[in-house]
Amino acid sequence: MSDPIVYGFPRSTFVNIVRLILTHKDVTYEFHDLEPVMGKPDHLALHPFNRVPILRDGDLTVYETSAIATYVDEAFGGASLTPKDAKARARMNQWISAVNSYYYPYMIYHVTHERLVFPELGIASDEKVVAHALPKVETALAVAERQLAHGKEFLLGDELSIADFYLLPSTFAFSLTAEGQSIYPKFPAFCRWRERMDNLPATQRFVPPCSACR
Ligand SMILES: N[C@@H](CCC(=O)N[C@@H](CS)C(=O)NCC(=O)O)C(=O)O
Repeated sequence: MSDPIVYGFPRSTFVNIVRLILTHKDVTYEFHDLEPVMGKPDHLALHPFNRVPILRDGDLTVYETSAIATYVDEAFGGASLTPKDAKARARMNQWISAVNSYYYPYMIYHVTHERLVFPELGIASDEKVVAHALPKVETALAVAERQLAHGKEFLLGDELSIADFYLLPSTFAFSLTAEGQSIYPKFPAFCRWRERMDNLPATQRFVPPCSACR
């Protein structure tokens, strides 16, 4: 069977969750850049909600990062990123949902886009959007800090899971903002987790197509 295909654009946080998990699982995949056709019929045929990523594997075409991540973990060999224990799985899914609902929206959609993406396009940052998001980011980081305190290596404790790869790309993109650089040192256990994640073989092997991609 041919290699799976990830459709997306290189700087996408959600796309990079999928690419990190595929790399961790040692799955060879093709990457198709949709940037030139975003919102056009070719893209909408793959993702009717006009987003990325999309995964194609044989006769399966699937969108929504959590669906792709859990499919990849189940369908391909290699070290599992899903705990066998139902309670630990509930925690993992709680993290996935928290990234979708709180970490990504406030860190990326409200701050990184305003500070880095819009200025690149000649659009001024909306200070009100940033000011509204920053306390929410601090709350989110305090939650991660509490979870990772007391020497816990990963979000679920000792076990690396989809939750860790789900959170990592948002924290990388936010680290590129001045706000990220000033807020992160307040959360030392979280910073140690980022360092640990950055040193994993999968993260080291994952070569983003540009420096701002994960
Ligand atoms: N619920 C979607 C969200 C995906 C998403 O928001 N992707 C962003 C890139 S990181 C996107 O497609 N943005 C394009 C846009 O908003 O026009 C998922 O989990 O995959």
